[in-house]
Amino acid sequence: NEELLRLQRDPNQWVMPTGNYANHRYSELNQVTRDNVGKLQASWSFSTGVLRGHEGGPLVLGDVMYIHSPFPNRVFALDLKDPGRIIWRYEPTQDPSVIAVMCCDTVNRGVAYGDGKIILAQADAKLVALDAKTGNVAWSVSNGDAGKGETMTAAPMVFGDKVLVGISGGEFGVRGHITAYNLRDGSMAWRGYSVGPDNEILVDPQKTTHLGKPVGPNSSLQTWEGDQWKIGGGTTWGWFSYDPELNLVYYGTGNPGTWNPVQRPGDNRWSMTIFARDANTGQARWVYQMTPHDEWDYDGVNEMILADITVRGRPVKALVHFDRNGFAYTLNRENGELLVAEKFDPAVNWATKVDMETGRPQVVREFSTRQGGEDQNTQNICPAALGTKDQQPAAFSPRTNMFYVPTNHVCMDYEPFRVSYTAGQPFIGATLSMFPPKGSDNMGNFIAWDASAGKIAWSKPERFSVWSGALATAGDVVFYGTLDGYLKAVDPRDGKELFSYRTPSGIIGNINTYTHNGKQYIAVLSGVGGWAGIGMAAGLQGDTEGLGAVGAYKSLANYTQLGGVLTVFAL
Ligand code: PQQ
Repeated sequence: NEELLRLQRDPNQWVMPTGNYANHRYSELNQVTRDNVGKLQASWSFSTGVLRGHEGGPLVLGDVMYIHSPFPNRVFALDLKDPGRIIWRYEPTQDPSVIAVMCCDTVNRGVAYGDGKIILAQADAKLVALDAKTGNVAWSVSNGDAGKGETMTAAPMVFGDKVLVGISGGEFGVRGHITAYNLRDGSMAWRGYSVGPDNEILVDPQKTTHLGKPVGPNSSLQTWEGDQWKIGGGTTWGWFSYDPELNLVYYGTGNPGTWNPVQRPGDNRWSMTIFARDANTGQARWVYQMTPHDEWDYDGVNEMILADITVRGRPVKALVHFDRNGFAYTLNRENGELLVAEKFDPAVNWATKVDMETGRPQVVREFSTRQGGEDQNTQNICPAALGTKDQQPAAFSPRTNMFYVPTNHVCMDYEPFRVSYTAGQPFIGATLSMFPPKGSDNMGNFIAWDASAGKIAWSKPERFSVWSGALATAGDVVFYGTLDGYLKAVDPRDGKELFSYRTPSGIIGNINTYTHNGKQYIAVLSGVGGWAGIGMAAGLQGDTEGLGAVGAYKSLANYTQLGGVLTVFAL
């Protein structure tokens, strides 16, 4: 998409949720600097009128800002010339029963722009294209059946003449897939499943590789017992990236269903896997499974950051990925070669290391949740199911060659139990509780990561997990938000705090920046929720409710309250 390629190079606008195709979340704007960021002030704000968790952030195209909300998935086009004036609004009619089948709050990670349209992935799995000028529906298609627990939370990505979307529902036995629709009319171009027969996962036994070797026939089917793959998960609710030169799209797949590993023997390929697919056909070029036979719910969906960096003295077209399982991976994105895999939180204990030949994590027996069989509680596993990092996207600054990563610092007890599948009902099969690592009182860190060496450069503790997406800028400032509601700016050299401002609610949105009339603005969506904030968002009390997250984050209610507000800052 030539228009999007051109627009994303213009730092005055913010045209896709990830900042650019490479997922850098970096801006060339430099009016706000390390020296003056302390003088930022709130300039204007806008309420979405919705209470639950607000992820993602606004798009800015020329004089218009597009902002979305969680369920019921309102979309507003706002006039930047008269800040906050609503040019048009769209609110779909959706059956509220979908709320009950969304695992981790009713979040939505943003709308996409392309071909004069704003593309919205609704909770009820409907994909809608709105005319960017009027908000009128240009087309709409169904990407799944909410009655079976198929929902959508991920931001679509536009590339070429297509838009790519994923599907959620790993906790409901949904079989994951990604689908490219033609932007013009919403017709389907291709669909690739995560698990199942070769022709449905778009894998070529000879040409698709795993760590340099052909995957061979039935690479997924062989790793499941019977037809368990049909309810096998591997959903695709995270971020997408795209390399226009290689013409490959990259993303990761989620957990295998159920969370009870005893019930599904085998490696459960290709759940927990990084996919590189040909953008035109969907055919998989290479795959890499990070957590074979998952026993901890370490979904592999976190963003793939495409960065050209030097690894062991060699320049590489790298893909850098901070996985839920606590390892940060650097791969060659051309061929899927594994270059670096190191822990990005020293608390990670479920595996000692990743074997660089086989790519397999070396699991510590004590922390394997299947060792004791069903109904046995395995304790003090780090990280917790929500991972050392969840959906909150990191930023990459080409000025420092460093990655700035919002992280979780949380451990868990995990008890698997037998569960049977009923369409549209939870297919979870484990009871969890979560808590900070022994001896820590912080549940999060914001870190700088050197992806060449596989080392933490600096780490700044936070009381709660950092559930917001980061932003790095050419003004040598890095921004992130906290669950207790602060927008913070730090020095990329050492993490020193340069600015903080308490927004109306906890931040799980992603920071971005743009200019209007030549002036730089910083925008952030607050509105606590998401998995970490599910206790508040859904009004849950029991410690093991909200898939185990409620107990750990209980004290969040002493710091913040619900409510979706966009706050825009300027000097
Ligand atoms: N969503 C969040 C969030 O927005 O805070 C966190 C999570 C999800 C998870 O940790 C999940 O494992 C998860 N899993 C699925 C799935 O397996 O389909 C979907 C989602 C989602 O769509 O939000 C989450």
